[in-house]
Amino acid sequence: MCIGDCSGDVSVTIDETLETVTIALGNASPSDCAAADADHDGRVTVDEILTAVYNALHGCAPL
Ligand SMILES: [Ca+2]
Repeated sequence: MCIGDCSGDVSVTIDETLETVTIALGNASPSDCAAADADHDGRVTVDEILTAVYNALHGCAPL
């Protein structure tokens, strides 16, 4: 699974990174982007945002 890859195309775009941040701020539901919630605890935390940003910059590696 590629963290932050909302659309499932194995790349993380800026739009998807923003979606991840929006969920973390509580302004969107985690179900809007299941890939943002790496540990499936129903919350998007700072480490998950950082992972999504890293994936956006460096490409997505399988975990
Ligand atoms: Ca989480």
